[in-house]
Amino acid sequence: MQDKVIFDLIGQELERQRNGIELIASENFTSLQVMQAMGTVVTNKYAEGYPGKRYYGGCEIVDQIETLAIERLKKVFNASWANVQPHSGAQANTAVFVACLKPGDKILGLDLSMGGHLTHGSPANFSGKNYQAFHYGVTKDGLVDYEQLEAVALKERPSMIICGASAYSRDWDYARIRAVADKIGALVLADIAHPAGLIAANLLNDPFDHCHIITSTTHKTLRGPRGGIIMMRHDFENPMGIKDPKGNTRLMSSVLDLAVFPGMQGGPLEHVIAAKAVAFGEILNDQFKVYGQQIIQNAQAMARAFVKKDYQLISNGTDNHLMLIDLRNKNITGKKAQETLDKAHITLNKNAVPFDDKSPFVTSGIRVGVPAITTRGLKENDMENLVEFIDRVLMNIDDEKQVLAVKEEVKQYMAAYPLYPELG
Ligand code: DSN
Repeated sequence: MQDKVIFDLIGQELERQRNGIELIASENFTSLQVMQAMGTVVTNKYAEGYPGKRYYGGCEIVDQIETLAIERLKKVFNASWANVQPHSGAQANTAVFVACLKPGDKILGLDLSMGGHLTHGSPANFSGKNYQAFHYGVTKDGLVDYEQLEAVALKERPSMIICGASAYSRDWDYARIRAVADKIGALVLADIAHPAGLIAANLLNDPFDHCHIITSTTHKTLRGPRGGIIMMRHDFENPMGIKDPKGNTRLMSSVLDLAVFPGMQGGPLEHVIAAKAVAFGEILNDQFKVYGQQIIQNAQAMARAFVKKDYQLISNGTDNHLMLIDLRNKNITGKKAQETLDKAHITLNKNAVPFDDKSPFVTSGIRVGVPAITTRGLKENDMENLVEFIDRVLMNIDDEKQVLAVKEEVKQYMAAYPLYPELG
């Protein structure tokens, strides 16, 4: 008998997704076949190890699934090696740390309060607890402060420099970061979880020739299932001198594979790996580039619409799929904005802005992203309407009636962009 309680809730979640405007920059809507690949008998299979080298019998089919996922992913990014087993982006980063660093080693990453990520050395996270973390930030203009990055790198000589962000709307100068790293013999890790889909579509700078190791999630702009990946274009001998049983220095790819399994994880989620393979197949289709271009066009149209209404965008605009908005000139906190927009079925998240004077639970800003609404089919000319909805809510933030009126209009607006009609 079906678990009615849970399946009712899943049905309610489908309705919530259908009726709302999804602007969380890290979310997306996968294709139906990505979800179908995940919800299969593959979930039943244990497959500790790697294709051809497993600790369980009966892996001949999942070996083919995982090999296809790896080969497709390598093709997407022109990489020479990939590991598709990390359960999440945080675990992908953890595996890189385990492979490349000793506890207590120094790392340098973008400060969380300036748009960085927890796993880039936040004191609340393993990366800040087990390693000595140093940070760079952004300038008053909201751009990565490469001069500060270089100054801290030369002073502290970290073993690893991390680039990548969760709330940064501009592209990265990977070559410049690599030049700094080479001066001190540091490794460069690029965490491209947010812009990965735009990099795959060749719409942003390519980190693969400049950064030693690349990590990503698969569920944001890559539009796959929830999960993580690690990649390299150029393999190299691991600088820690870790040897194989024959006494040869292992290649970094081998050290990273060992860090994921058995270092970090047990059995891989082969049903999710099947869904990753389907998503990578979709990315290799020419249509994905069109999707990436539309994301950037939508983000830029939305940014212009916000600026027209006197919203302050950090760095004054966007190169990618998101924008960060400082609401202080509107006298609204990020928390209040998020909570009230939620009531109108407009979903986004409160976010600290650089040099924020409010706590991370309150914040002065919101982060707005367009990958999900672009998947739903919204185009540039919709962006002004969306900003109008958001502005009406924020300008009537204590007027319940107005907020609920926007909610009804949002529902009608989004009905024109069907989501998973096959699901009834
Ligand atoms: N939680 C993700 C995001 O929203 O950007 C990062 O881990």
